[in-house]
Amino acid sequence: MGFLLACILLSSSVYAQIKTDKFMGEIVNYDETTVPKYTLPPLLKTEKGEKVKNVATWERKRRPEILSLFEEHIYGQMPSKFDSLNFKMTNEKADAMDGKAHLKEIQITVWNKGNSVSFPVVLFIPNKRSKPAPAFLLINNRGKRNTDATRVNKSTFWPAEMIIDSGYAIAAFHNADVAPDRKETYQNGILKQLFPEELEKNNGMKAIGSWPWAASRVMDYFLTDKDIDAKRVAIVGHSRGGKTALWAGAQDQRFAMVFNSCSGSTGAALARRKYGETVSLINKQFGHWFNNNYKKFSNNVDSLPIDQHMLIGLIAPRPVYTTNATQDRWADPYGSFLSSLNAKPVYDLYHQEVTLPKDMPQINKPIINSTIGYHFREGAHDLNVYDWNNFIRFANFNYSLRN
Ligand code: GTR
Repeated sequence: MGFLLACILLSSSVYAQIKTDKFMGEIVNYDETTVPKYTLPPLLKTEKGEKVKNVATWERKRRPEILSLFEEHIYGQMPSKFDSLNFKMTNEKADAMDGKAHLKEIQITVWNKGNSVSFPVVLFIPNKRSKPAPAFLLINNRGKRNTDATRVNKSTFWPAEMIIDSGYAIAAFHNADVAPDRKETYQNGILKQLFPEELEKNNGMKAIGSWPWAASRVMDYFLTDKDIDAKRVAIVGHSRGGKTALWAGAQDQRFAMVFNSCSGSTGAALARRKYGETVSLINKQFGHWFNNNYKKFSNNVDSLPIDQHMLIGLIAPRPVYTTNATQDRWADPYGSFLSSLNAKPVYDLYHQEVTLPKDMPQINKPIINSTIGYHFREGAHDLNVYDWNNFIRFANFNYSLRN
């Protein structure tokens, strides 16, 4: 046991010292001193050069500009229309989790131009409550066992019992049910069935356009469920799911809060820092996540008219929380923190209090009492009980301010 611990400690300290690595024929930088000098694109200046000094100019001019830049260059356009949708309760148990939760399994079916796609959602609602429950919705990008409705399998990735005990409802859908997470097959879901025209366009959405689209359909469902407080639904995702949660929150302002865990490149991390996973590497390895246009920036990141702080800015004034882990330098923790900090000017327009420090917070010292929250956890690339516990604290804090 002692030997094992020593090995782990040794390997993590060796790991922390590695300054460069090689992956897919590219040098991966892990050295803060060789991060290039960069200038972030202006958050609060319109394309015509007008300074954004108030919420009205932000909402009418700059916000729509930034949103369409992200659609055009990275995530793709998300179709806003379809013919119809339907919710079917496939299973219900009022005394799940030894009586403390009401389980609902819902099948969402969406039709467009004669074709349809269905996907399941699992939802537990606390029984101990006096009003509709606020909810967390996880985009599950791991195995379905993690979000097991029977609770035979329990997982720290989705600690449903713990969330129920804290008074929140907890829901999940599986990303691959709407767009498989493989470059060969990602089309075999909503893209081929409902929106085939997206596959023809250079700015058409791919997998990380499709998954938030599904999150919005779950939001459509929440609006019909009187047990859920649809004004208090937080979207949660880890890693590729974290990128998805940010884009879902940016697009769909019905999500009251956004939690992204280790979202890294093209999630919370600033692209221009070229630290850990770069735009070039993510396009090489996961070309099926982002639109075709994004590939043009693989070796030309500085010409992108946006960077990821602007994605967080799109979520304002709603609370957003980002996490990183010490062993996950691939996701550029400092670049993710900087992105959060650089989104603050938009929150300032709304007079939202952001209490992030000027420099990287210490390990395991979460910033909770703030509209933009952040923590840098000890450990590996993961979403775990420590993270969820802080999500609950952050949600409690921010909802209490909005009472
Ligand atoms: C990695 C990828 C990251 C992150 C991660 C995950 O391999 O490079 O961008 O998304 O996968 O989703 O677990």
